[in-house]
Amino acid sequence: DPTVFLNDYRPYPFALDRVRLSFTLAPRGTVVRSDLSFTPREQGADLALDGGEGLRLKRLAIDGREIATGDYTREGEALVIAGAALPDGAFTLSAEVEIDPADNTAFEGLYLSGGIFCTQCEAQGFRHITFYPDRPDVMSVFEVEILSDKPVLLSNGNPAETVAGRAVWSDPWPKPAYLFALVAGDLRAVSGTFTTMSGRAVDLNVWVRPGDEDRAGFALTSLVKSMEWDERVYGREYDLDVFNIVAVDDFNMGAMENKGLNIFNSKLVLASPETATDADYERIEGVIAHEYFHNWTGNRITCRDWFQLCLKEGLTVFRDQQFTSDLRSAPVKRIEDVQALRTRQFREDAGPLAHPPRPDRYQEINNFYTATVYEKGAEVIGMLKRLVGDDGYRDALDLYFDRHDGDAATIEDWLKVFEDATGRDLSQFSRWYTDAGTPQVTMTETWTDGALTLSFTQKTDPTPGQLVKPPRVIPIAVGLIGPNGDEVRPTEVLEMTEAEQSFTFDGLGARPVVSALRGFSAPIILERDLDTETRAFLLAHDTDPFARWEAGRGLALRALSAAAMGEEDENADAFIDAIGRLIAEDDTDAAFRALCLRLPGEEEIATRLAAAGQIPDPDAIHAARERLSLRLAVTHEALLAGIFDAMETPGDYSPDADGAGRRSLRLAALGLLTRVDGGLRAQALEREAGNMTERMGALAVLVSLGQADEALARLRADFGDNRLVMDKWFTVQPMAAPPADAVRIARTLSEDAAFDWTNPNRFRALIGGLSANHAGFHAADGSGYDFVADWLIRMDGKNPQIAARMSTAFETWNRYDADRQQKARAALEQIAAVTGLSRNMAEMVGRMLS
Ligand code: BAL
Ligand code: ZN
Repeated sequence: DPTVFLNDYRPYPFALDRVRLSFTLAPRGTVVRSDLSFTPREQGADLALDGGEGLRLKRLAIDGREIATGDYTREGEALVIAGAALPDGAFTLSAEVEIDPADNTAFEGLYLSGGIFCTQCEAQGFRHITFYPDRPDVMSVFEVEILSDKPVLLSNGNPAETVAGRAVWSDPWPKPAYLFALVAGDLRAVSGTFTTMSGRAVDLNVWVRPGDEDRAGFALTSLVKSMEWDERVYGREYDLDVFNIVAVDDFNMGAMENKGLNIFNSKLVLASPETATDADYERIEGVIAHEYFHNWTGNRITCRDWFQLCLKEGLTVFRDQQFTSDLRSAPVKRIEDVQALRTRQFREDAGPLAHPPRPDRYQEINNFYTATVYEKGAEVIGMLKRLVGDDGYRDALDLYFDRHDGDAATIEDWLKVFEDATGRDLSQFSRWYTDAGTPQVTMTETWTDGALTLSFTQKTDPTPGQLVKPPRVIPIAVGLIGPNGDEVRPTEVLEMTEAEQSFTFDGLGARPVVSALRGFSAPIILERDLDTETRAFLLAHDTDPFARWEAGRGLALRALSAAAMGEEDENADAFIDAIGRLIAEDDTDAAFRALCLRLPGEEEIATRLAAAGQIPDPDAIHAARERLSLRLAVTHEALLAGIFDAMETPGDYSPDADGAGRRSLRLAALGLLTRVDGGLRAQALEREAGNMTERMGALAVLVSLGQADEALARLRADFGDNRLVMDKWFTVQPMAAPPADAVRIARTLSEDAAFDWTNPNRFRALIGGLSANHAGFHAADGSGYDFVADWLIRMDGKNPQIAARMSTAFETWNRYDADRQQKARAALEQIAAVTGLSRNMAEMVGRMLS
């Protein structure tokens, strides 16, 4: 059984004082020489190293003397040198291995992307480069020599020597191997400098392929903003002479925070108005910041073991969310984050893959780079901040950096700094890290003689391996609004700690309306029995933007859920009515109005129905959403047409929040107007748009109408040689297609010569595009399941990490009807039956079927 348990953690019995690496690069037969200087911490301990089965060991020596083959064993991914064969004190282990980057299709370790040598070592890629204690609590300083005829040779830290064909890099900051990086290729830099708060100049470079330079400027600007922000808000300064970012086309993740040498998926670096959407720009800015922020939260302070992954990821997501809120619109960012959480994390938390932000076991850690670890991990930190206040949070973070700089830390260490800095007992709070599942909280109100009592109950359904869920600490932010729409009590955070608990507000003149869970103060499902008028009132008057949006969302979700279950519902009329008033508010932020106007997605409706104990019917959900869209369009046609015209992008395109918000509102209006204009506006906009945001928005509408042939051909003619635009071309077709056509379209696209499926972005574009078409993927005949399963099996043989990640398309399979369940199960069993299935995929399918 390959399961690894948190409770089995033991410190590594050796200190690794120094690492020297030398690479002689070649697509086949790259030679890696290593000198690892160890000092024993325990007498007589065996030296256990990790090393993938693909490593060809040429030489292994201790202090210059070759080790006899009888003195070590090599089994699976482990090489163990017997303690008896080791010197008593410090020693240097030297190894020479050979590897083949050109054959590395899993893109873990050292591989080639478009002729560029590059690496990905998190979580356990370094063991595919050489033998090493590949665990995050083994930290060391590195010196790296690269021998290659490639013009640009990069590694972590500061450049020590560079001549043609040879570069030496030295990283003075101790780091675990997962933060190692190497790049060698024909690259061009877009460069700048940043002077840190203590006056040190840092060279900044964004390295791209020749010809891509004109699309790298936004990434560089975003980096400068990130460095400024982290100094200003967290007091964190950069600590090397150079910060390099490299864009590569083949990358399993979005990006990677290697010390001083971030490697990025090119889709998160390259942007121009003609090729990137507003959402792409926002994401680039946010991910550049995320990886930069890791320098302190992840690199200077890393994780003791991989169970602590959310220590760095939850915190760094939280920090990048704060950054985007500061640079753009805080309410809009909050709503977008909550939407993403509900769509991706709530469904994970409610199904067979549910796990706590800090899991206590795994088979393959790459399967735990999840919405729960990242996004819920960030929500947990948001709650902590709410509970201790802004000053308490800042004190705790200062203490965290002071106390743990240079450490490989744990969640316990993290909570302890909050306890020590603020005097709070966080033992109950720690359940947020150890317990899976989304708490369901109900709220009821009673009103007597000027006193309003709010009564809450909380419960969390069982999740795999966790049947009983004790109550958690839940911060519930509440404000009270008077009948005339004025706020009579500003936001107050109620701390729920019991299974059932009441809070009373007294001294009130008239009965107020309660605005609850303001700012989405906790990642819970809040149920309240609120009548339609009150929801409409909150949508009109709530002073908290999140709660205001949520009031409209509540109306829409209720209307859609009822319609999907074949019932009529008064919420639909109220929603249509209230939303018409809201979008007509010219002085309200366009981005906010767009968020209110967009109906909840089909996935979110299904998750909501399932949480309420019902069986979601994908076709009925789709039909309900279509009907409500049509009614909105018919009722508000003139208003929407006015918005569509008024929100035209004036003058030059700029990806800022304001312009993006206007385009978002314009496209939301277009999506509805299309239902009454037969696609005329979309046809025109697709041809005339001066930016990719509107072009793609119009194209998606045309795909949904089945009118996109010419537009698709045009996009391909314009950008056939641009990988990132062609990814969009592959995504939009299965994703926006009418569900009945989605699988057929995806199948045809999979036969297209441009479907270079071994490229992770291209595979995600097509397979992810279909999975995102809820009723298309869940087609009643099971064709979506079969199509995706076939591709997952194929991909698993090349790149297990990507295949396993994409298998989450099936994570909700057991919430649908018996017929669909039977078909999805058959598809999963077909995957499970493959001989030689990767550990990644075996774990995912095993958990989904258990
Ligand atoms: N550490 C993996 C990529 C990221 O979360 O930044
Ligand atoms: Zn991260």
